[in-house]
Amino acid sequence: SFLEYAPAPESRAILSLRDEYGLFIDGEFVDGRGTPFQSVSPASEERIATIANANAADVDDAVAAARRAHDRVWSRMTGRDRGKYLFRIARLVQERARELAVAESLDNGKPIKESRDVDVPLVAAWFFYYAGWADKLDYAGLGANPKALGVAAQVIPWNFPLLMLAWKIAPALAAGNTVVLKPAETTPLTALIFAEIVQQADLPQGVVNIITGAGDTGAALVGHDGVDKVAFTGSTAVGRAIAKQVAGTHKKVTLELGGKAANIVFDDAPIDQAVEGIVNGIFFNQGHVCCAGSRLLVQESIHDEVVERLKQRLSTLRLGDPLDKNTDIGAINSREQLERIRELSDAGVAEGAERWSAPCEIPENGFWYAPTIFTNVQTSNRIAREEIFGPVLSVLTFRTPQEAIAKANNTPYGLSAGIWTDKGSRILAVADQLRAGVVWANTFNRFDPSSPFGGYKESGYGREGGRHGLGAYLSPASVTSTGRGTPR
Ligand code: TXE
Repeated sequence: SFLEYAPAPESRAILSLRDEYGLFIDGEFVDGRGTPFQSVSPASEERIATIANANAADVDDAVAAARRAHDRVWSRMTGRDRGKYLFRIARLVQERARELAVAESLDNGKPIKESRDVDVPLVAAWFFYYAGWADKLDYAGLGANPKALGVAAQVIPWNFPLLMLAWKIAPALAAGNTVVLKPAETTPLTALIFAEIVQQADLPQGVVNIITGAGDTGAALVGHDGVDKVAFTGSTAVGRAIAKQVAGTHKKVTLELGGKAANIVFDDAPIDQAVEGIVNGIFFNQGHVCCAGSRLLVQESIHDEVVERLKQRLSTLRLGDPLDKNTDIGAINSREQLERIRELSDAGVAEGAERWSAPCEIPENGFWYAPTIFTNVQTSNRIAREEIFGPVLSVLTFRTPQEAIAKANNTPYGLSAGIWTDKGSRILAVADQLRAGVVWANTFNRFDPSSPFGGYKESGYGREGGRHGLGAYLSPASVTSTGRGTPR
């Protein structure tokens, strides 16, 4: 299995990082024309590398390179040949898995056991999966011979830097598009190592371009006339700005935005399994997960028992050095994110909810937040409505399945949900009524390249993964002939 492939990384010593990284345009690293910035480890606040900053002229160059590569090479290649490149990338990701996992944990702050066992293996899985699609586009559900859209502008967030890159780049390339991708400014490192992998795989120049910078670089890319498709994962606020920016243009858009998932626990649920699932649901990746189970809806009769067990379990979690393989809770990705978490958590206390935090020792440097549970939460409280994007769980109760469904759906978001129960019929009945794009039953945060992922309502539109994720990078093409031509 992919999940077993990656060998255990030891330490930062296996990394051979550059001191400065350029932009990756047309197959080469080049200087950026904006003011460079520093990539910093959130666990220590130590500098990792200097990162180039793309200005509008650099965005022009990247889009032009992607256009040339699309028109002259990539869209003309057979699907089978494109697939070979994607398979090669997948294998190189596996070969460099240890290095990628360490770099990801260093730059993002997530525990190495997560980057090693989840992020990087899934990156390889995504490229393997879409490699297999490259010569089967006529099965994408869009009729015979669907066409690539052209140049894709892809803007991704900092919570799963390399995995979000794979979610974006793999289907785009399989479908025959070329890409310009911008990683988040706090986590550019693994995208730049990925650029080295693109070179190693000998991809035709310009098929993949990686440009680094902040929101202004992202806006210049999304707004560029030479772009045919925009794919964004990030905050609902920026998603809304992007939707406005591209309204009235030829650009196709998919948006994967925030969430406030309900994790619903019925009184017949296997409690041990449910407690593990609740912990994984919200404390995996420090809660920096768009589909995190941030609202626990627990049936009233088992509320006290579940909360007590959660507190016991959270007291055993180890918070600290992301590169230590025993660490469960890593660093918060940035000072800004830590401030957001603190602000919302304090608002919970001010609104009358009861806060309990795990008794963790907080390291002196870096950005940290102990796993926290709120009880006595009202549905109107900000902590029950707004995405906290941190290790903070809000506990609410319900009496009947109907009440659980109503509370679960009482949110502007609709990305994911969880159900814990022993009754199969209840899983089906409840899942059917949840307005969430992804529903997990007796599990949580399970990802697979063949499953479409995406949300209802303010969680965005479009799906990533599976055949639907491929379709987001294709256009149906209808070619009709009278049959009176003279073949050859
Ligand atoms: O996200 P932004 P931020 C949520 C989460 C978090 C909040 C803020 O609640 O607390 O958003 O995080 C680029 N045009 N999520 O500020 O700003 C930016 O450079 C084009 C949920 O980090 O949305 C980065 O590459 N691009 C989420 C990316 O957008 C722009 C993941 C995301 O940054 C831009 C992240 C613009 N105008 C945050 N402005 C999820 N759904 O997983 C910024 N960017």
